[in-house]
Amino acid sequence: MNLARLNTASKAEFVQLLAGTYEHSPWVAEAAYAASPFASLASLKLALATAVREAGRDQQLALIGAHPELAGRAMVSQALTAESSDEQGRAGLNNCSPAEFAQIQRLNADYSAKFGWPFILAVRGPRGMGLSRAEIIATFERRLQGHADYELAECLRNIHRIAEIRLNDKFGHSPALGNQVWDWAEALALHSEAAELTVTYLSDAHRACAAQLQDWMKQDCGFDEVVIDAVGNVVGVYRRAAPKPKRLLTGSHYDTVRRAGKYDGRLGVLVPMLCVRELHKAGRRLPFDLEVIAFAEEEGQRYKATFLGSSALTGEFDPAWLDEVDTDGISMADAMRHAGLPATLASIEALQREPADYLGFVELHIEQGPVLTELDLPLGVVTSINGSVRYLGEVTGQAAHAGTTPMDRRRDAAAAVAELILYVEQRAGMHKDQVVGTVGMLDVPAGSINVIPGRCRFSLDLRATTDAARDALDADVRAALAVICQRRGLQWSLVPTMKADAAPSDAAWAARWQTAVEALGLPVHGLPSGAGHDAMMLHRLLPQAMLFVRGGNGGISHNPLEQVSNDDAELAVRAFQQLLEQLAEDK
Ligand code: HGY
Ligand code: MN
Ligand code: MN
Repeated sequence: MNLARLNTASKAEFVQLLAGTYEHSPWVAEAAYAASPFASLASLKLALATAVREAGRDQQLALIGAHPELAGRAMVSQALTAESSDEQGRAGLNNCSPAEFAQIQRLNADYSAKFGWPFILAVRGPRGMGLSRAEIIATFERRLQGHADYELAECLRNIHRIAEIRLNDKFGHSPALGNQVWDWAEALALHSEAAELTVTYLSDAHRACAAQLQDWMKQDCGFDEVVIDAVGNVVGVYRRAAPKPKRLLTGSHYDTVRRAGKYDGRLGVLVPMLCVRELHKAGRRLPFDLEVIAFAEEEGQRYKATFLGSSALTGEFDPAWLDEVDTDGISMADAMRHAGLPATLASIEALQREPADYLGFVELHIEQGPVLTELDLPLGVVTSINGSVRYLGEVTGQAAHAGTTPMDRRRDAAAAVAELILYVEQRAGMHKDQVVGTVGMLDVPAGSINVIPGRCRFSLDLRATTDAARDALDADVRAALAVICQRRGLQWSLVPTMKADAAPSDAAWAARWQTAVEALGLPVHGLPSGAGHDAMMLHRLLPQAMLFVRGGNGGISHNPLEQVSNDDAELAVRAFQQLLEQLAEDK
């Protein structure tokens, strides 16, 4: 099967050629035929998903209902379609232990009793190799707790993933480049300082990641030079033939939050690395240097020093950061020395880049949100990155006996912070599509169950699409904290730990991403970034624009459920290659 044949087929042939793609539901292909001819396999997949989206709820429910239960009656009675039988077989669902089989039957019954349709999961998974029974059961149990509207959408997204894999099989298409990116991300995630992926600045796991990236860049990808710089950035350069040309700068971060996903930051390092590998394998050179940086620190987890890796490039590394200490009392300078870094200001200031040496900065990143996945779009072009401000705060009252202290004589620090949290939620909710506010850390130091909290520490993360909206939110939250504490007779402190202005994408670079996405046969969707990125630091030095990649599991991020499929990783590589080719032709 190939696109030429499909694009010249009659409607009946088209439907026949796609038979089995959507389980017992030829109407999907019939509806998608109107969008023929298709520029790419990706555009065919999108047209089929769009046909389902436009079909309305009754047909969507019928489509879901046309699918068999996992390890259900159809499998037991061997009434599965060939495709479903292959898929459930690869996942070992025909080989359950009695306990697993009983558990899945219970889950099937509970799920359909709660939602009224069967649980749908693409059991060949994001890599196409097949999920384990344990992964399937864990996903089943997690999604059973979900909301009906989310579950209906998630079942349809899984049906599109099932169809995608079945189409790949029909076309003999293997997303080999996407598989490589996916496998690298898996291998990199083996380095962690906790059971669930955690890689904070200059920890042993962090250093192992740097060494791994350096090794891949040198040994597998053919970079001409690869260094780990004075702040721990891994910097790879793939040179053009002639000396001193302008460079294209790209990259993202390899540190993570606690209990992180495998793709936040890393995807934006591994994709351009693979582009260099493909250039090197083909013996090709671009008419400009390509500099790929794995930034050492973007998340601000170990030290109050966010965007540290990219700040070194823009000359905004704050010398005071060297004296910051982590929760174990280790200073950043000591952590640097332990990691074999010079830990001198001079060596860090030497990292500052000269803008005239660069064409610009591009960053590829997972969206970390629900927009692309809810539109069934693999890629999106960032229009602007939201501005943000962060604080670490503490409210101080008086610890006292929980049993003998009357409610009207308390100076309860935690109750004050709780009031502030509800204020942040209400205030940010007033302009929900523009601002967000989060208290992500909350702690009563040395608290006891029978003691009124005398101290309460907390964090504030305030963001908005514009700096003016961010600053208004910031002022209102700080004013509310003062009012709450004064009324309750408490002290308070707020230490700012980060402030980053909104970073609108450079029009020319955003246009290059748009052209790259169109070249893949996909529509261009522009969206703002609610997450902060290294690009907002490089924005101060160079013209920048970002490309977003769809996240699975509803787009969740900063969570082990963060997910990217091998097919979407493939499209990310193809889009990056398109951008490089455009730039090569511009030169
Ligand atoms: O928090 C952020 O927006 C980014 O993931 N550091
Ligand atoms: Mn992040
Ligand atoms: Mn990130």
